Amino acid sequence: MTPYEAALASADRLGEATGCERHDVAVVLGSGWGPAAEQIGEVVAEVPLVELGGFPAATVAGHGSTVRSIAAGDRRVLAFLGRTHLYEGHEPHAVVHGVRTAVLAGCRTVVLTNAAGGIRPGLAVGQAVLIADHLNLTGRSPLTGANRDDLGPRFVDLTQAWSPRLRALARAVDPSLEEGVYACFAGPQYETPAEVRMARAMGADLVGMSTVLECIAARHLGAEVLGFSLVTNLAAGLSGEVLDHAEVLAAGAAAAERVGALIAQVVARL
Ligand code: 8IG
Repeated sequence: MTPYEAALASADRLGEATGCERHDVAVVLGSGWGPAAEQIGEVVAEVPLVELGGFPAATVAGHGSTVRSIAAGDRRVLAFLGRTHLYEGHEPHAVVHGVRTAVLAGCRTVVLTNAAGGIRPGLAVGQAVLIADHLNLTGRSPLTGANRDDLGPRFVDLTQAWSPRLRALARAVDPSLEEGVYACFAGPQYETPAEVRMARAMGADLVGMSTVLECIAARHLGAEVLGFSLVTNLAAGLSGEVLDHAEVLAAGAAAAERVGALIAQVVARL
């Protein structure tokens, strides 16, 4: 089975498991974003990802392994609680399997969230930042290998990878939202201070280990993508403190609810 066939099969199973053949919006909730799910709408079904096929078991603390089908007004939202990362040893096709499944299940809008290190001066821990563009520093792509020309093009244009229309919608809900460029490293180690300076020189405002391959896969299938980074630490060498995963999760939990409500308002205005 190719990754595209696997995602089509998972989309079918998702329809059966949720009793809903088509969903409209996918939301991927990263590290510490669990509380945001409660804000989106009425939970209609919750399905363990392993039941859908194609998903590896989650390994990192703070990452769940279910997808919720949520009724939000007249929209049906798929909220993934947890995601798959390259640093767990998975291939790009596994990292983007959830997003592909969601888009093939009907989602024309994909909202990606993550926790990130802040690089740009002025960004504060606990601040949510709209992703305006990205740097793929992983050296990997989810589009390598045989393409399904009926599903998406061989060569994908990423000029508007992060939808200007959706960003404008988000800023209409919260005019105080700042935008930034998200740089994705493969991890799992955090950067050295020299690598953070390199990313800054390349134009990065935020640094993390997720989201970018999912954006590429969603754009390939023609979905519109919106993204939020929650700054949960300042990148290495910027605060004079060492980075600690527990601290990262605590900071994320505090702000997740606020940003969850913001996502709900954006979904209502799509
Ligand atoms: I949260 O400082 C979080 N994720 N690469 N660097 C990278 N990923 C992160 C960081 C960070 N903080």
